[in-house]
Amino acid sequence: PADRTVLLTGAAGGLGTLMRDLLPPYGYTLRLLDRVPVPDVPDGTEAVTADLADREALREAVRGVDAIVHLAGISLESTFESILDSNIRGTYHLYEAAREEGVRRVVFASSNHAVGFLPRPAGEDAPPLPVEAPHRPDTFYGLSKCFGEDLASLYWDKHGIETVSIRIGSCFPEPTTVRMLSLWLSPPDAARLLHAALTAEDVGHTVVYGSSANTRLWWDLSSARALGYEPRDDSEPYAAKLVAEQGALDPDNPDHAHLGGHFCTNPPRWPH
Ligand code: NAI
Ligand code: 15L
Repeated sequence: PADRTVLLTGAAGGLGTLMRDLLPPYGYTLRLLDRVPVPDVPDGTEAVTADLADREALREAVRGVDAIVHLAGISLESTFESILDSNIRGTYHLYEAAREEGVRRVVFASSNHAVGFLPRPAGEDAPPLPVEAPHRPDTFYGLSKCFGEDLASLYWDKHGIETVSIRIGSCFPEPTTVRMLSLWLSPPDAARLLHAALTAEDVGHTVVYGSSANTRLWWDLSSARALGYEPRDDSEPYAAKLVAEQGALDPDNPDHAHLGGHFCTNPPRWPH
């Protein structure tokens, strides 16, 4: 067992809620942080309600933890100003708190939308998207994930804080679109990947794509596997039903042309 204390930011969100149940069996003691109160906190678990703008609260929240899993932020497209506050300034504040309090490891929830304008591999023989491809954000949201990855690189080179930046595909209990058949990260595989990212040695700043071992995979999982990640799930059992309902991906449909899908054309927006 890992036997470590981890600060989980964004603990009230969709992924945070899943990880609150799936990470403790690996031996982690979680401290939870979100700007909205986390529901159903188990007895004995520390939970902090604080915005990433509150530097004093962040410093207290990171004090004494072995690592941080940073999920908090705006998770869809929004105004530049709110992305700036939560994702750009907020992630900077968190790294500053980690530096000040001596936390040595961060796992950063980056996104496929940091490289969403990469053309979708089409055809059976198309090579998988490499993790070294230059950033190609598809939204201000994706741009903030590019910033987070570069911030992680800076804090490794300058301050020795290690980060694994995981460009998460689509992490939900089940894939719900044909595009997600390629990007799906099952919640149990997400926990496996976070555990690998928390325990692999000498990661410096490592960027990985985060998905299950999907039959219809578009990208290269080898940098994730090099951390010790062994995905066990595949979206293929969901494929027949989704394709029957929605149709196959269409090369002439601009929504289907890029990794980021409809984020490149008509992105879903944060509700506030
Ligand atoms: P979510 O929107 O359900 O949860 C995000 C949480 O962050 C919310 O509970 C929200 O209250 C909190 N938050 C937002 N701004 C904050 C601030 N300024 N201070 C403190 N807390 C703040 O998103 P989800 O799906 O759980 O995603 C978690 C992370 O993973 C996000 O960073 C997202 O960008 C990233 N991600 C998720 C993917 C997915 O498929 N679920 C795919 C790619 C990336
Ligand atoms: C993301 O980055 C979002 O946070 C998530 O809600 C999904 O939309 C996912 O990408 C996706 O591309 O499916």
